[in-house]
Amino acid sequence: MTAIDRRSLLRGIGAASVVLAAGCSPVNGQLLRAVDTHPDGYPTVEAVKYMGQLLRKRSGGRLGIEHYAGGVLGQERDALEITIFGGIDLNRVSLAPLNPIVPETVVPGLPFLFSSTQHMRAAMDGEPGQQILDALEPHGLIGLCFYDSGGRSFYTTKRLIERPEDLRGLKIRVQSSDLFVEMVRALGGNPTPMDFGEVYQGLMQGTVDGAENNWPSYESTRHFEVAPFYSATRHVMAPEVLCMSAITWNAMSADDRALIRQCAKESIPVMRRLWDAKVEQSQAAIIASGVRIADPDPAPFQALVRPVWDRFVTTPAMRRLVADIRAMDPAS
Ligand code: GTR
Repeated sequence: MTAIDRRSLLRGIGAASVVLAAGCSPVNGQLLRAVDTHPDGYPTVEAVKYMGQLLRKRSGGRLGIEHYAGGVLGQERDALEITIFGGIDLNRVSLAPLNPIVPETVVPGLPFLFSSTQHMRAAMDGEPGQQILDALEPHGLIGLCFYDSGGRSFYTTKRLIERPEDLRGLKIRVQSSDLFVEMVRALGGNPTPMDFGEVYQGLMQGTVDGAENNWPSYESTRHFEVAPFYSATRHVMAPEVLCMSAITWNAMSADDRALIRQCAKESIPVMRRLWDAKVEQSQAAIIASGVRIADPDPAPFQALVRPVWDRFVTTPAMRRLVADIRAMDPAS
């Protein structure tokens, strides 16, 4: 175990023991502890709360969800470890922090894999999505459902990114995933992995010159205040995932597990409605704030990131997944 592994393990165990002391046992107390890096009101948070209401109603008050929003139990990577150790029951997380743990989660993050939101939703609702959810299980997590995350696009403190050349010399914050590191490198930028919660300060202090995210995250983090140049490259449309600790899951009855799966499934249309409204509202707020916006031609970006696919799609199972997803594109 490296020093970094040991440190984050200790941080994870520390935070987990706080959680365990604060709540009651998920097995007997029926309150499932859920985390999200986003604050209350964000579509992913509200969708999981809705799932909690369903759970409560259908279990006659026996099961419920206690939500810890806003990353209070740690940044995504740490919270994921705590979930695997059973200190957190439900975790709504981006796919990127899962990339180093579950290779299949890399596939939806391949740049320009999805042609539209419709394409992403069809693939994740279908067999490819199920395969990715199932792939989490050997790693101590139960994949329950996917939520939308829109299109990730570049924004900077310096200038609009209208062509890949505009990224040259810029330090771009990326999530902790080699896929994102290589993607930004292929486009000519300097990738800088950093936790989500540190990006605002990073942009402000110039540790990074830019980052990439969807409209709602760009707005809710207020990154637009410090990096007011947004270029809608929509280079990654990977969804979010709601997963559960296998430790908690294995301690539950088959009926309760089925109920949890069902309630998670029913939270998807709620999340999508909230998401679509949030994208519109965020975009309007950002435009009104005076941020400069570009809608660049994706072709030169696509050409440069294609070799990244070959580097990361390494097994026959991953190649099949890519082919199946591409075959589901309603535009083709
Ligand atoms: C957001 C995502 C978060 C987090 C963040 C990031 O779009 O919803 O879970 O992963 O991006 O860039 O770290």
